[in-house]
Amino acid sequence: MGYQPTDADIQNAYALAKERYAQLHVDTEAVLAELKKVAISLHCWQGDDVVGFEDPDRGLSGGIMTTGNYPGKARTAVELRQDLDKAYSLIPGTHRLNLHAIYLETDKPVPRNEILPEHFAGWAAWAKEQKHGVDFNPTCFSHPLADDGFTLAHADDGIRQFWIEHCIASREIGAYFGRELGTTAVTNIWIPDGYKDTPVDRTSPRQRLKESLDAVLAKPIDPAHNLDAVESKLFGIGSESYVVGSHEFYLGYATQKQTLLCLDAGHFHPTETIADKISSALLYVPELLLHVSRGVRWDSDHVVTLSDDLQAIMQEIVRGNYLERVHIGLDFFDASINRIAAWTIGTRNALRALLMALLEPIAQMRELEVAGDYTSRLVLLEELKGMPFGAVWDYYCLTQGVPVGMAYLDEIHTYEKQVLAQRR
Ligand code: RNT
Ligand code: ZN
Repeated sequence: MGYQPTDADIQNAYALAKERYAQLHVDTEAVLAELKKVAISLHCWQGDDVVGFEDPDRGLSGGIMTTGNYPGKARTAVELRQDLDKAYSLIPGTHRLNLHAIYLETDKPVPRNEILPEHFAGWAAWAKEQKHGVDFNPTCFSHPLADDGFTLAHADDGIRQFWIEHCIASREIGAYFGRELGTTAVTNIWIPDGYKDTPVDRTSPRQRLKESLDAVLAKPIDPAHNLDAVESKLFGIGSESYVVGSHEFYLGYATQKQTLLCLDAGHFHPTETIADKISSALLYVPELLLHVSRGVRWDSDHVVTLSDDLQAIMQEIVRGNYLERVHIGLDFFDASINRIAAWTIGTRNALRALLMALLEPIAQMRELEVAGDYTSRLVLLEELKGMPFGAVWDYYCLTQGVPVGMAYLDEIHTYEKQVLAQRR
């Protein structure tokens, strides 16, 4: 597709870029070694519009929605893994997989409160072979017992108990992946519970959610195998007026229980970004999980682009020296474009933004700030936007053996013709 640089072009451009960064006392080789260590958790649900394999005829519910009908979506675990393999092959580095409970593999229906590690053995074997760590999520939506919009905060004891059991089973599956793969899983709880219109009792559902979470998390699990995260949201489709698991609810809960807090970039007011929350939350919770996403008006889940918001998130992680305490996951779903391209675009952008952040002369920036020289701080921040980070990124892709620039689209087009077009 279009002009493609030769390997020599890429190497020459990198050599010049390396010099430019060296003048700022930034060692690009050290930066690339650091970037290589970061595993992003790719969300399995971009591959099939959050349908899963439990009951493919059931629609998505829970205040989230996919739009579009791009042909060729994965219908089985085998197809989904094949598509994921393709996406990973276009992304530099070794990355994780974020799996939802509805992606189990079984011949006969298994109630969600009875899911077991064995239903995920196929995923574990694949992950081991491909060297992916796995993260996990209970699926508290798209289910008859979630149809009235409540799960862990449900007023009915029996229904609430069902979802408690599902979340307990999910933590065990997270721990199974952690044990099997030798890398800690993060199991993230997100529930859709809320009201479309103004409630009169905002308290009782929150009390019930707190009790349910206490029951879910009652059993200690070796943190080497599984870590628990809780994800807040401001509103969803059909829960515009009240969401039980709000930011204040979970910030308080995670602080008290010392669980991880999950910040989804699309779950706040439209002009509110998560970048500024990281340094505050990390004073009170041990670690964070991020759902890197892109909110557009009322939708929280557009494909991640190289936006100012994304750059601000990565800058905060790097400037605050938080890479060890922040788990970076993705969360978007777009069914209107090639789904493998969506994964690739979003993940490559997350990595590009991270690279840009790692290339900053942080010591120098801090010095200016401490000296109160805000004029120079602003000049430097603006000049950094013109630095040749693109040349460093291209070189990284080249050395990692993945396509440089738009070349990955050629591979996606070929895959579309050879594989996706055969699915009907
Ligand atoms: C929904 C939350 C949640 C989901 C996934 C599928 O608003 O962001 O993380 O997107 O669990
Ligand atoms: Zn999310």
